Order: sequence, then C-alpha cells, then structure tokens
Amino acid sequence: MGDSSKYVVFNEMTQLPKVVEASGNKYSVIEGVIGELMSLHGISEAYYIGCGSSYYAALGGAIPLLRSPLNMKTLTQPASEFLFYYSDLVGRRIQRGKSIVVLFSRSGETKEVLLALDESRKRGAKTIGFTCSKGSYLDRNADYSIVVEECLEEGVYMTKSFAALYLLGTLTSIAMLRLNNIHVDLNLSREITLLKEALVNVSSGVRALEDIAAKTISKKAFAILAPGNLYPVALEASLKFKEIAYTFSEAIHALEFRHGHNALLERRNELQLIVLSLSKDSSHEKTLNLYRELAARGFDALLFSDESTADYFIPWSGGVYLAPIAYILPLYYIAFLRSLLLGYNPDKPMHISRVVLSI
Ligand code: F1P
Repeated sequence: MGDSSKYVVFNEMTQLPKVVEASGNKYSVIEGVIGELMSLHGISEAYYIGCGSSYYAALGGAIPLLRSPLNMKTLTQPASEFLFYYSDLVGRRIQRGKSIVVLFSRSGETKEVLLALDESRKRGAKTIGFTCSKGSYLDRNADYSIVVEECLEEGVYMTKSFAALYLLGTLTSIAMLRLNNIHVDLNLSREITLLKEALVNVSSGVRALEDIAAKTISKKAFAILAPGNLYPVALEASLKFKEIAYTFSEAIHALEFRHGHNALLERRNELQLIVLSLSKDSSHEKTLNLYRELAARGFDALLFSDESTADYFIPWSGGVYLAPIAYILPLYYIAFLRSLLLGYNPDKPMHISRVVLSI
C-alpha cells in the first residue's frame, strides 16, 4: 500500500510508545499536585473537561474515579457544555477551593477551554492544565500545569497527544484514589512497560491493518461498538474516521446497538461494524455474544480484542485502565490507510483546523 512512512501523520502514530513513557514519568508530579490540593483545601468535586480528542481523553481519564467507591462528585464534559451548564455550579454548594477543574488541551489555546479556565478560577476552583504546549495560555494560567512537550504533533491530527492526555487523566484519578487510601490494583511501571510493548507490536503488524482497510474500503459508514472504558476510544476512533478519511462514523456503547441501531441491517452493505472488547472487563462475555449475534444477523462486524481468536488481535496483557491506549492505535492506522486508499493525502487535512480559537 505504498510507502506509509513518508507521511508525517503515520510517523506520529509510531511514536506513541515514546509519549507513553514521557507521560507515565509525570505520575509523581501529579501525585504531588493532588496531595498539595488535598492538604491545603481538601477536594470534594472534580471536573474533567476538554474539546474534541482532548475531551475524549478527559472522559477516559476520569473512569477510575467514576468507578471507585470514593465519595466525590466527578463530572466529565466538553468544555463548551461545562461553560454553558455547569460552570456556575463550581464551588456553589461547597467551600471555595474544594473544587478542582482539570482541563485537557493539546494546544492550550482552544477558546472554550480558556473561557472554562477563567470562569473556574473566578469561582474559586483550583485548576490543573494538561497540555503539550509550553507557554500556552493554559500552561501560563492554570494553577498547576503539566506539559508533555514530546506529545505535540507536527500535523493537525491528535494521535500521540490523545494517548498522552488520556494517560495524564488516568494518572490523576489513580493519584486521587491512592491519596484517599483506596487501593488501585495497578503496578504503574509494569503497566507502562506492557503498554509500550503492545504499541510497538501493533506498529510492527501494520500489514494486518492494511488488509482490514482494503477489505472494508467499499463501506460508506463505520460504527464502533464499545463498552465501558473502551467507549472514549470508540469516540476518538470515530472522530479520526471523519477527520482523516472523511467517512461517516459513530461510536455506540456496545449493547446499545440492539436498541434501535439494528434497523441499519437494511443498509448492511454500506455499514462496517467494529466491536471492541477486553477479556478482563466485566462486559466481555456479553459483548462477545453481541458480536456473534450481529454476525449471525448478517452485519459485517469485526471483533478487536485481546484474545487471539479475534478478527484483529490486540496484544494487550495489562489491566483494564491503560488498555484503551493500546486499542486506539490500530484504529488510527485503519483511518490513515483508508484515507490513502480513498485517494486522499492524510498530511493535507481538509476543512479542519489545528486549534479552534473562537466560540
Ligand atoms: C482539540 C481539537 C481537536 C480537533 C481539532 C480542533 O484541541 O478539538 O481534537 O482534532 O483539530 O482541536 P486542543 O484543545 O486539544 O488543542
């Protein structure tokens, strides 16, 4: 399929292991920040916000907190929704200073994120900025800023920055739990090593993904079905199918597909389903049943999972929390390869901009 390595966006995808390493190294800084906030004011509510891919990173990063027994109000929202509907709630019912707003933005300049930052500070929340851009507005103005410069892409598309921001969000949630004496079953350095290995394995097996991109090229639309913490990755992949390959795509919580979406059987020739499942996740058996049911009904469905019997095997042997970062990479490659097959140049994105500077 031509020489993929001449494309900037392809090379950036191969750099995910490097940014995972750099972001993983930020754990002690993050733990220090959360520890300081807890000892200064206590933390009673946390908002994780961003836009586009950065919002999906926020959504995934909050999952360990949302699923924990910690009694803390936690909300994930796109920065615009936060501004319109939630920013006035910050600190209203609680002592000022006890709310934290964690803002995710590769550029650190997205307008909604900046407005959300200003609004949160005005209301007395403590703010943490996660960005790839040193000296950006977010970096300069958040109470605490963590910058992973290695994750800043040369191209427009967020790929390695999504992985980095997702990881920083997850580490924040884990630090919050641990500092509240809630056990998190995760050996971080081992998990980071496994993640890097899995990403390297995906990149060295791009051939299999070329086959999938070629086999599905006649499809007009993609739906990515994913349960639990794979859902933010389905959203992110779905955005990449639009951004890189100009293809209609949708993310669906896996079992929700049965609730109406089945009607698309009528257009099965145009639709490609990709089902994501993780063997260690509590949803796995039901998701596999769904996949079999969809195939039996006549849908073209591909199963991506960490079991060797899957249509695409994701070489993941770690735990649940970091798995989504391993799952996103093959989907990035497919969007890229599809774009090439459709005759586009993925290094020349159309109709989108790197940063949205107005609202
Ligand atoms: C995020 C974002 C991207 C999207 C587009 C515009 O920006 O929405 O996800 O692909 O290019 O920007 P940022 O706040 O992370 O810089």
